[in-house]
Amino acid sequence: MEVVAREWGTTKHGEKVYLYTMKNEYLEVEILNYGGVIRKISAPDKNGKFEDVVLNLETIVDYEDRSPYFGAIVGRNAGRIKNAILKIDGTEYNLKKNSGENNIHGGIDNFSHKIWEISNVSTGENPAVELTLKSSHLEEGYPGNVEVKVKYTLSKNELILEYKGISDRKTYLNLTNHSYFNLSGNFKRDIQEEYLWLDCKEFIAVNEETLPVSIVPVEGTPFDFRKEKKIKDLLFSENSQVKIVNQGIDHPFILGGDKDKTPIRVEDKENGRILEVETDQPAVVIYTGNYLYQVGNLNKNIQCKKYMGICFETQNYADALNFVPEKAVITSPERPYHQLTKYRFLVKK
Ligand code: G6D
Repeated sequence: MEVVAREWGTTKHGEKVYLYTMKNEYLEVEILNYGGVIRKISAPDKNGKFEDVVLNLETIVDYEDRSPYFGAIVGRNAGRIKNAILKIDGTEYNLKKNSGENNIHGGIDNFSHKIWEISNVSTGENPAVELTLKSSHLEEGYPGNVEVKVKYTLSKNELILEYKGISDRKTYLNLTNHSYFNLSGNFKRDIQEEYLWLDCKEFIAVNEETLPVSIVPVEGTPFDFRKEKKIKDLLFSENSQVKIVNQGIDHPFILGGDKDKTPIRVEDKENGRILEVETDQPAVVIYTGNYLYQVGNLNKNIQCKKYMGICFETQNYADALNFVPEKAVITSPERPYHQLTKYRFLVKK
């Protein structure tokens, strides 16, 4: 299989944006060097019809101006850090505040808006695009001169995401991909009718700033997806945790961290598309697009509405150093950062 590269646009800072396309008989995937964005995933339905299954925008200006992290690599830290303070070995690092008093998704000038170097492209049975980004010590307030590599590999019906990070001193890296999945195909419906199944016994309750406050059993709550059910069965619940995030999910769920076990499955029973997500990470923030009505038009001039996509942001525990320091994974010269996550697309005839 080949990887086709083409010039796609120019950022406001005059940087060239390139689009890399990987395609096989199962999937077609487009990757941008801007933000390491997964710009498109086309997957077949039960009739073999290929359609977009991730939300995307038409031009680079759209991504610069109004993307809620569509398909982007999020870093240095996925999610929020309380009071924008990172404390490592007794030293407090003051991060940029870009979510009230807190830091979200790595700050203002974060990884999702940078031009990544295309450091390697491989063709053949499993084509791959590897991107590299360097981040200087105290960029957005984070310690360490860091180099991050993200490799997207297309292997049959799987898109494999492998993240590696090295640092010249102790720091905190917690990366993810912020794709919004919608299995209806070309965004013809929102996600309300899709069936979600989660092998998760616990989720993390949040406060009004969407900061983690406690680990809660899903038992007896709308967040229990251990038996598959429609996503909409949660969305209109009176449950306080559904309400506090604008009627939906915007919560971390606790996973087993077994990269060969499937804890997440979404199914569109009308067209037969199924997405399975596997990861070696201990948690996943699931977000049901509760604020997507703010985006405007998607690609193909389709209006983006609330609940138009669902994110599975695989990652470490939310705000780990403040919330559960014993579970935080510190990156150091001796201990590089690593994550392996797979998106698998199936079809039920
Ligand atoms: C909202 O709280 C959510 C975040 O989790 C999400 O990443 C962002 O929208 C795009 O702030």
